[in-house]
Amino acid sequence: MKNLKRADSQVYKAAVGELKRQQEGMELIASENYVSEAVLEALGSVFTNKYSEGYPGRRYYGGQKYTDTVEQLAIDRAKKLFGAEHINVQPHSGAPANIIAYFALLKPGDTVLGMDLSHGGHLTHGHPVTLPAKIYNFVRYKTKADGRIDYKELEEMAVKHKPKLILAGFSAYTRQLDYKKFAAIGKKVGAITMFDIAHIAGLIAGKALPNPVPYFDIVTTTTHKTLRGPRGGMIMCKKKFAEAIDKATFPGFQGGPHENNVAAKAVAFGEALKPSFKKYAAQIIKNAKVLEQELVKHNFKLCFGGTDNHMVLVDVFGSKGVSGKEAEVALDKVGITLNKNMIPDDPRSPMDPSGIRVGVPAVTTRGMREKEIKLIAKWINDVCENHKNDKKLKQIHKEVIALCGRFPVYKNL
Ligand code: DSN
Repeated sequence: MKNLKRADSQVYKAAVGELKRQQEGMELIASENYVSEAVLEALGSVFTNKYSEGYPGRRYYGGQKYTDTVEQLAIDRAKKLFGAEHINVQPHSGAPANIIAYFALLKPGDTVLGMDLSHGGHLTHGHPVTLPAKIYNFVRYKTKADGRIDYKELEEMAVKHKPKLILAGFSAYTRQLDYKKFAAIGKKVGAITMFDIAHIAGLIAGKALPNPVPYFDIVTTTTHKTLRGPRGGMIMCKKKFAEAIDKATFPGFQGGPHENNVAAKAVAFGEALKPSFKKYAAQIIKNAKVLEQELVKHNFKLCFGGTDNHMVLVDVFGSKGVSGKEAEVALDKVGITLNKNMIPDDPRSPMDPSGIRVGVPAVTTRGMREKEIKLIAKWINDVCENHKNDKKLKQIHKEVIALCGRFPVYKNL
């Protein structure tokens, strides 16, 4: 960052501080990861200077030889990863990807069945504060006491509400969905089916979870979570929706794509096609299972009864009498970063809920395995049980920094 250092000492200082935070801290936010240095270079490349409205081979500005190259590479590589019939790699992120899909498929007032936020769904799946909820009629389904979706009940809801779109996907749900059942319900009521795979895209690309692309009409995702690419979005669909999705992306919702981002997506997808990414995805699942088992040993209550993916949702208030916010703040003090989270039908407020969400993709990228995960679970327990004991927290912080030092990231930056 020598140029930045010379030109802008304030931003430089903040960037150095953030780098150190990422190097010395234990990143357990389920939606975060460490991109490779190659992805960082593509993000910071001269593609950021280029306007390229349109699609490869049919743009509205000249000078597209190299933007066409990287965008086509991103599309082709994503197709190899997910086997989708059509892919649009231009959405700026996950929320835009979902809004674009709604815009492509629905008319104002149309009904959508989506998962409730406190049961693990996402804001853009119909939470009343969001723009889509002002335009479309969202009906939200929930999980049952055993942590599973009751597909019979979902079918009954679909028959009753006649949705135009049935939406699967989540940002805090930890169980595997039954893709075939979603597809069958969609077929029965004549609804389009869509799956927002943002959280688990890398697990699917790495073949650690089954691929939903054959079963759903539309699959949206971010590219920066388990998929370990740059902050961005992507929409996959069946050929019959291709034109509608492309038109809704540009000119419908977005202007010029961020081609530096698209180039970084291409690099990340190339990395995900390598055999080492399969090992990475499998290790995430193993690490999350160990985390689940260890937290249970420490008497934490886990929502949904455990995990099948990369994260756990922990009822810290119900288990240890510490609120999600108190746990997040205390863990921050020891260099462990995660987020407070609502649990199903949480009686507490979103800013101080009952739960925390804990994910392992970033620590797995650092090379941490079962042994380290056991230590992390112990620290989470120690911090929750001693959240007001500054001396104890300081001691744990030293241990966290020491462990992170043994699993370095960004050594060459
Ligand atoms: N903010 C993302 C997450 O943390 O899951 C979802 O948009």
